[in-house]
Amino acid sequence: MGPEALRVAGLKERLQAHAIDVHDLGNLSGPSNPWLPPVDGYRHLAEVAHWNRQVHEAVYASLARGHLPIMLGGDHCLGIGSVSAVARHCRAQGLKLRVLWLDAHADFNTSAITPSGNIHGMPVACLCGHGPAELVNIGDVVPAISPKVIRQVGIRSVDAGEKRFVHQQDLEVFDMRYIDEMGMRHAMELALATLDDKTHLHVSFDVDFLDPDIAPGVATTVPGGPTYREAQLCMEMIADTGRLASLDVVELNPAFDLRNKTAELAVDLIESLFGKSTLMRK
Ligand code: B3U
Ligand code: MN
Ligand code: MN
Repeated sequence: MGPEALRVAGLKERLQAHAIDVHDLGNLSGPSNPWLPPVDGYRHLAEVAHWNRQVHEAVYASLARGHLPIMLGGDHCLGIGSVSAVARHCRAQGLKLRVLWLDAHADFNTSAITPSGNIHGMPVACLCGHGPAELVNIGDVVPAISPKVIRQVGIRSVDAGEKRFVHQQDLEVFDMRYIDEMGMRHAMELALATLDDKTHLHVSFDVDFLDPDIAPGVATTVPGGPTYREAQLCMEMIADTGRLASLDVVELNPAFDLRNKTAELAVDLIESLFGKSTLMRK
C-alpha cells in the first residue's frame, strides 16, 4: 500500500513541477506475504530473497539507463536489493559510494541476535556480508558494501546484541542524542563530508526516521525523532550536495496513517531532497 499512498499524495506531479522528468515504472511483482513465524531466525526468507532479486535488477537497469531510481516500499528489506545494485553500478562506473541511512533503527541485526526474525531489521548487516547466502549474494560481490560507506542518522532504537555488533563493525552513527547535542546541521555536515564529483550518494529513507507526531503512518514508530524542521533541513542539505543519485522510501504503512498525512509529508520531504527550497541560495 505504501507506493500507492505516495502516488495518491502526488509524488510524480510534485517532482514534475520542478522540471524533473519522472517515469513511474509501476510495481514490481513477487510472492505475497505468508504471515508466518520465523524459521531459523528469518521470517519469509524465500519471499524476501525473491523480491530483492527483482529490486536489484530493476535498480541496476535504471542506473544503467542513466536514471535516478526511487524505490518505494514496502519494508526496509528492499534496501538489500537496492543498495547492492547501486554498489554494483558504482564498481562498474568507477564511482565512490556514500549511503545515508535515515532511520530510527540501525537495521543491523542477524539471525543470531534478532528479537523478531524480521528481515527489515537486517538489511545493513546483509549488505555488509552478514546474513544468509540468499541475501548476501544478491549483488555482484560479497559483501556488497563496506560499513565505511554508511552514515546512519536519526537512530534511537537499537537492540542489545545489535548495539554490540554496530560497535564491533564500527558503523558511523549520528543518533538522536548526537542530534540533540550537536544539532541536525552539524550531524549532516559530517555525514555528507568528503563527497566529491565522483561520489554516488544513495539515500535510504525509512519513514520511521521521523518523529511519530508528524509521521504516524509506520508500523514501528519510535518517539523522539527529528521534527518537521530538522527533517526538512536534513533533506535540504542533501539536495545542496548535488550528489543524490538514488533513493529508497520505505516503511510507509497507510493502515497506520491519518488521512495520508505521512505520505504527504514524505512527498514534501522528497521534494526538498530534489531541491525545492524557499529561496535561491548562494
Ligand atoms: N530492531 C528491531 C525492530 C526494527 C528494525 N527495523 C524495524 N523494526 N523496522 C528488529 O525487529 O530487528
Ligand atoms: Mn529501516
Ligand atoms: Mn526503522
